[in-house]
Amino acid sequence: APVLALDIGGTKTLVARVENGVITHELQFPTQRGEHPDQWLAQALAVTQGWPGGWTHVAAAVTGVVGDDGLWTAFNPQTLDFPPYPLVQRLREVFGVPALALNDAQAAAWGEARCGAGQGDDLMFVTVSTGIGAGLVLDSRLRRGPAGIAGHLGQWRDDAGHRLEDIASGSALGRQAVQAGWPGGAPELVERARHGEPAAQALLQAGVDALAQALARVQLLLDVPTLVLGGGLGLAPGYAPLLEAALAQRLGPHAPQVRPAALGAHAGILGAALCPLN
Ligand code: BMX
Repeated sequence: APVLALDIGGTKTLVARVENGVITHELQFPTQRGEHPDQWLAQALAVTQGWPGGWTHVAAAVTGVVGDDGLWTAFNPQTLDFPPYPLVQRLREVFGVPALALNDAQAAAWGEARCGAGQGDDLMFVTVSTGIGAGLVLDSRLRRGPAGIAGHLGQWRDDAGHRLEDIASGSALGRQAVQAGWPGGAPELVERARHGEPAAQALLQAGVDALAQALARVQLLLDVPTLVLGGGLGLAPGYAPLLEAALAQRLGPHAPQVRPAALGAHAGILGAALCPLN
């Protein structure tokens, strides 16, 4: 029987019908910033009206923190701003079936571990997108944490008090690109860097270095051999090799192997769909 899966990110929302781990229907729309979560759920419900239903349950991967109690909160309102929201309860009410919800990067880690780029029992998934998020699968178990915050390394601050994701995420590099006079934002920055433009390479490298610094510390703490990379910037051509080099520089032979998300932009939605309903 099919699962209705949602992935609500800081930039876009993905809705899919997943049957036996396979996406049979899917639709994407921009996450309307400034709207209330009730409206995001209403829009998701509306786009699925024509789909064959009979849902066993609804599974949501979302940017932000989902605690054990099903309450959804934003860590960084710059990534997405909304009031604390009883997500699991509202999903149940809106879709009329049982519901589960978890953080998007945690969901993606589970998806990649179960049917993506995972190798063995341990894996770290890192998304470099609107924000920077991460998820950990350790000894074949997803680490969510009782408060739901496990993996939130985008919230780490440097000595000047800047959050990692405000410096190194896709949207952060996009802002820096616009300031540098490249209106195409992060995609234009990546393109210019690939063509060897020194100013673009320097901006991109600074973001990569900030992330590698954080990831090197995680590696020394947890010793995770596989790092799966996702997100709009994380999956951009040329980004993974830069991160791999920056990690090798810091960790030598102990650097994790960097792989692009095998499930691509579907990692979160499939991971959520594959999560057991309690
Ligand atoms: C932020 C945080 C994380 C999320 C990450 C990536 C919020 C709203 N989100 O660090 O929970 O996993 O961004 O999110 O505080 P994305 O929207 O970039 O996919």
